[in-house]
Amino acid sequence: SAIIRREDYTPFPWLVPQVHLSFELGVEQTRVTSRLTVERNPAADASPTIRLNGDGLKLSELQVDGEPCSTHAMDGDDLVVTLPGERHELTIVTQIDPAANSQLMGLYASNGMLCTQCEAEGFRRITFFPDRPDVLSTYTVRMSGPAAQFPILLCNGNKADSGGDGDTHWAEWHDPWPKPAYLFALVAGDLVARSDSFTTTGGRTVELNVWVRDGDLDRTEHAMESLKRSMKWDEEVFGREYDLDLFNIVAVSDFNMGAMENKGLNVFNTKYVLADQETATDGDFDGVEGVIGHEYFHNWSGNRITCRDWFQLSLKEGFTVLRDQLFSQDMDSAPVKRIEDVRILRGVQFPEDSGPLAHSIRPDSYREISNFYTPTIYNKGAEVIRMMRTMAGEEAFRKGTDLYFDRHDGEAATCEDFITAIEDGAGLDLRQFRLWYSQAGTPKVSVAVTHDGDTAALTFKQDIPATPGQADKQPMPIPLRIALFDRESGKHDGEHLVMLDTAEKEVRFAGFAAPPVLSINRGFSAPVTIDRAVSRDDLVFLAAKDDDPFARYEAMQDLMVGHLVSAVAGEMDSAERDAARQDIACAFAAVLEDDRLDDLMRGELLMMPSQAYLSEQMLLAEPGRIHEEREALKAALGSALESQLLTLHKRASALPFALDQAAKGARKVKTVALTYLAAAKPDTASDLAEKQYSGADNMTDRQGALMVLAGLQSPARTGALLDFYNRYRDNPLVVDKWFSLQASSLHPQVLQHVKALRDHPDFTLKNPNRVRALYMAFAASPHAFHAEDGEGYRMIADLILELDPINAQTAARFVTPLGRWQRIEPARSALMRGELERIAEAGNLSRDTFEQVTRSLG
Ligand code: BAL
Ligand code: ZN
Repeated sequence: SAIIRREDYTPFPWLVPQVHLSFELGVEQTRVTSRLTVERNPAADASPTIRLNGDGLKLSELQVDGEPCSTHAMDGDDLVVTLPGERHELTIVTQIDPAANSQLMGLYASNGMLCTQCEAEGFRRITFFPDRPDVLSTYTVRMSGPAAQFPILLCNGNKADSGGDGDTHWAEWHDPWPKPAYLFALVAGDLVARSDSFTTTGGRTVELNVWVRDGDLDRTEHAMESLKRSMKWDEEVFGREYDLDLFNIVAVSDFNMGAMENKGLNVFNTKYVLADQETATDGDFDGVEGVIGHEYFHNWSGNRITCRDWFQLSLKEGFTVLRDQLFSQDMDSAPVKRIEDVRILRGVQFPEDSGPLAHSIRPDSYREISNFYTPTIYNKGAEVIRMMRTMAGEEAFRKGTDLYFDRHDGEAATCEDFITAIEDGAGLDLRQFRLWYSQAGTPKVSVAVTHDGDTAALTFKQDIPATPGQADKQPMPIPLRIALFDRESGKHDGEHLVMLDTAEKEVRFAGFAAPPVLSINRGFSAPVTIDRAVSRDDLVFLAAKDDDPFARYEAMQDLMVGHLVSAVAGEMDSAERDAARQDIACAFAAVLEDDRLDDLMRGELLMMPSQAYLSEQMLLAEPGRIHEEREALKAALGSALESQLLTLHKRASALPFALDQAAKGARKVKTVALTYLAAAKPDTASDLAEKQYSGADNMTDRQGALMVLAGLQSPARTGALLDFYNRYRDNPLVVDKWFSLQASSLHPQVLQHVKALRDHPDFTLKNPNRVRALYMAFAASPHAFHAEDGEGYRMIADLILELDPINAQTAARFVTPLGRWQRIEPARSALMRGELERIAEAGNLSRDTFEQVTRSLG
């Protein structure tokens, strides 16, 4: 398959102002008639032909200006038509089989309903079309089909007309906003809606619907409330109003992504719509709010202004992730949300940036664009724009985004357009900053503090590691929020923004009689790693006193990371190990006792660095040793703090269920306490968890308790797992949890459990949520996936080979864990590489999996 390069972009020679689609719907056979008006694009080089992309399509009919066409040819999957004039009308008929579409791209069947997913290149699986984001058209769509099977017919925009004759009915929809084909959507099925309305500041009344299957309606309240909050927030914070009279959300259980921002008709994975106290955790509730916000915000950052080509994907995704993060910060606890977002970035994006799949947020080439919906494009993309906001300040940044929306409304824009608008609107000089768009790799910032007389000097150094295809890097501007604490008073006299824009830099601060304690990268102002020579005492100081919540969290993390990294490396004798554990226990005790902290934040501060994050700190990770040391530290803390943790669990358990932050915080620390106790006192923890499980009146408590029990070799384990399954066997999202909890558990027999679950009647390779529930959880489990004999690696490779022909997009995502081989100790590394080679040699791979495996082999 061909490599597509950003530098090869040329505008499409034709404009397609109008698209008329007619669907005669059937689950096994749908006939699509497409009528396109095409005219020559004055801004492009003229071409005698028009190339209409197809993917696995068979052409049934083709007319040009009402006459059968004889001047066309197939070029691979594409249809190329010779067109002599300035303006033509093309009529194209295709027949498709939605039921056979297991890739879940294009038009497919899910539970008897029909729905679509067109981003990035799914529209070409429906009809022949210039399937690229810079071709914008106005769509009119007619759908007809059996009324009993598809009582509800939905499409983008507004419903223009509908009717029926007995068994068959039809609806016609019109979307007045020109859009690229990837934003097209239709849904046909037996659905019910929760309806509401929202009035915009401009006075437009918008009808809102959340469509689900009968029986799911009472789990849609949170989604609807989140939608209304998103609409209001975008008006207040970014000045963006909604632009249609109707906004529909549809929940679908078979879905490759989280959700999709189709104009006026968002299609969602059920996971990000359905939530109630009984079946969804607090984390699930937050997920729904965040994704509803994200898709809604795309209406401006993505739909009104779309991308010129897929290399610009971060233009809409990075910006929209930032917008959804800021939204959730405003709705919930801002500091905790920030910490969670950093944890995701460091747990997923940093490993990507240091591995074989590293790419810049505006990549230079790809084979399969689906492989570039990555944490780098999304999460690092958001961090890069967040840095602009930090440098500009909130007010000036808003001027920049206003200018961007004004200037490019209705266009297919580039990252460069965005940067220029922020420069002009916010008054920033981003010439050097543009490097963040072209250079991959996580910068490492080293910092040292020296003290002389009354002056503290900070020496900074930046280093950007080589990444595939990018050996040499130039220094980038790195905005670092810092504060210098006085050891005596425990205070600082204000924060500074240091712009580190050279390879090395010294910054001096006067007025320090004694060496201060440095708090750096406060709020995680830059997506970098910090290498600071800092004593454990200073970390204990910051963990107790830092007034920046992220920096305080970071001090706790560094305290644990520092200890675990040297313990794994065998650098500590037992006395040193005890001393380090004691310091960490002291810091934990301070957090447990600090009554100015709320429980949501307390829960964050007590969280251990993940196995993935710890592995990142080592040149060659030893998964077995990391797991051992991490569990041993957990047990040591559980022992040292047993009574405080029991008290905490008791106090938190006394609070009745509510959705406010205090009650959410209580639920969080309750399970955190259990995890430490489980490592130290399994019997005590098992009893407590069993009680928490059976007494739970909400999913957060029940899942937390079951998670702890699933990791223990306790008699209560089997009974609880059985009870959970029987209770929720009719709810696929909760059954997903049941699969995940077992696949990611600390139990020594996880491998056997996963094999058995693979044969469970509820397991299917056809449903991406179910596949991820079992295998993503497993691939993230340190001891089972990294089993010494390579069995875990083999299982993931087998899965990839089996899933690839069914759902290539989902299969390719499982290559990533094996792709870490270069950063793992030699014995496991060879086994991982061996599995990648076995996949590569299998032949007949999808473009998705082929690209990821080839890149991963390096
Ligand atoms: N555009 C794909 C799904 C999302 O990022 O919203
Ligand atoms: Zn998005």
